[in-house]
Amino acid sequence: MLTDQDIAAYHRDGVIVVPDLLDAGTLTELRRVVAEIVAGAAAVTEHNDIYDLEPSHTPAMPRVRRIKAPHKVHPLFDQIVRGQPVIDILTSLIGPGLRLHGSKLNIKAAQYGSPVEWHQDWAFYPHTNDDILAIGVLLDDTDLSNGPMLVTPGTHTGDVWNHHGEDGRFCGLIDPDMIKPEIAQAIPCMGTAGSMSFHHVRALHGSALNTSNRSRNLLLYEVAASDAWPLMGVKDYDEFNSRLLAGPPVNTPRLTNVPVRMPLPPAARQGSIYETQLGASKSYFEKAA
Ligand SMILES: O=C(O)CCC(=O)C(=O)O
Repeated sequence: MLTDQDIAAYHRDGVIVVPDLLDAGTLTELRRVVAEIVAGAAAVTEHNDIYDLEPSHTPAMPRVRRIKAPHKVHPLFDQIVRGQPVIDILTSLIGPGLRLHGSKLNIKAAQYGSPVEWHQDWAFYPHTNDDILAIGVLLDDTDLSNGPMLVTPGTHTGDVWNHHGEDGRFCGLIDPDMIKPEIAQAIPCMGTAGSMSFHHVRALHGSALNTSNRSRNLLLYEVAASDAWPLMGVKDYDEFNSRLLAGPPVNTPRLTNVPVRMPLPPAARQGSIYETQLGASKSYFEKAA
């Protein structure tokens, strides 16, 4: 459970890291499942519904950048987000009703794992209210050397920055020249494997190339209060409700006074944040050779 100080820190900063939430057995099993899924990329030559691939991927030398929706690929991922320790924390931050918006596993392999440019998740999936966060489960010990996620405290109550490119289309990143002071104040989400970060949907964040000789795998779950409804709409109400983690279905969305920019017109390149961000002419982080 979180302390009152943890809850206050989340509301003040828009980000907290809770140490050692996963037990050693679950972590070992999780790593085994991830290795098995990654090995499956040897049969793949292009991005598909499961894999987002590094630019240098070949079937002979599989390089996976992201497993796109791990909760749809293996039941263990669903079990973790529905486990009591996680539900208790989510309930104290944005509960009681909770719905999984999505999941993804960003694989930053040693030496070349790709950066993610500065953005706010809110720009990708605005809702009727912003009681929404992302959980980042550290699958590796994470420190400054292997590309931790960087989050700027306090940005969750401020602007919603423009995430559109020069062509007027959504490109999923903010012009780094517009956010120099905020970038300078970012803090790394670090800890031992099994720790979890919780960051607000409007918090500014990004992360650098992994130039170390250790991997940095980060399992992300996006979770919304069940009365936060996606402004891009609900295509399948049963599927939407199948993602409830706590509480009954809600068809009376709660509307609050939140700033919104729609991710429209849609990105020229779809499929993952890495592809979407290629639509921008400027970037901040160094890329792999
Ligand atoms: O992998 C990371 O460190 C950043 C994750 C992120 O911001 C994203 O995938 O939206």
